[in-house]
Amino acid sequence: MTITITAFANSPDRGRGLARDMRVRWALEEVGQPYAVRLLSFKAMKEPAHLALQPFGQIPTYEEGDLALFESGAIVLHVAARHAGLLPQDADARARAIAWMFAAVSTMEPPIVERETARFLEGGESWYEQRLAMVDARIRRRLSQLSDRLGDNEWLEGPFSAGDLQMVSVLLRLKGSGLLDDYPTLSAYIARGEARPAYRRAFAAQLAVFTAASSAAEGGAR
Ligand code: GTB
Repeated sequence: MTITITAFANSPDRGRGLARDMRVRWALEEVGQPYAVRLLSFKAMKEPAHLALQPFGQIPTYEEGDLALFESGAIVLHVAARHAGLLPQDADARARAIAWMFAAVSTMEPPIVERETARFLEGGESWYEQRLAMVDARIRRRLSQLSDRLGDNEWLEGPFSAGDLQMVSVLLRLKGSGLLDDYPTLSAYIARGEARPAYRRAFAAQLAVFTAASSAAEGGAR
């Protein structure tokens, strides 16, 4: 059955692989499942056809036969549960890998998103620098704890798992912030994730969408 996901027709991240379709693409590449992509404009994302799939009018979604899913974490978990390669066979190890998936999005990601929101929406406020320092302190605390736990291990729970896929995806949002500079263990962990052939294929695929959209826009402007 064909798998179809949705992604931005023109991603605001300019092809940096930070939109959440990247996590789904990466998971599908890891397990060797081909997929089609339906590209959506911001307008189309708020129309009834898409809202029926994603009640919040966001990407990504996932369709396979009669199954329609939203929430990138739920989609990655579904892919990992259905196909070998992203979760350990042993039930306890599997549960621990899933715990890391949740830790990525519910413990690590919230202050990182808060930082991005502050930069976009509050950058001009007189108290912005103080707020940024507070948010950065919260992020550093989490980075430090994660770095301590990872230690010399290659991945968080045995072999590479969906937990690492989610965690690396979340940490990548900090690239360019300078916050990772003090955590060489985590920088090396992220680099291992980015070096995976499946990651590279997924990254190239989403970048190709952005490149094509940019060329079309340039062509139209001529
Ligand atoms: N919890 C949901 C999930 O994980 O699936 C969150 C989905 C979500 O936030 N989708 C965003 C979206 O559709 C795109 S990924 N936004 C449009 C809208 O809400 O109208 C978030 C994102 C957007 C842009 C960047 N960027 O430019 O760097 C990074 C991440």
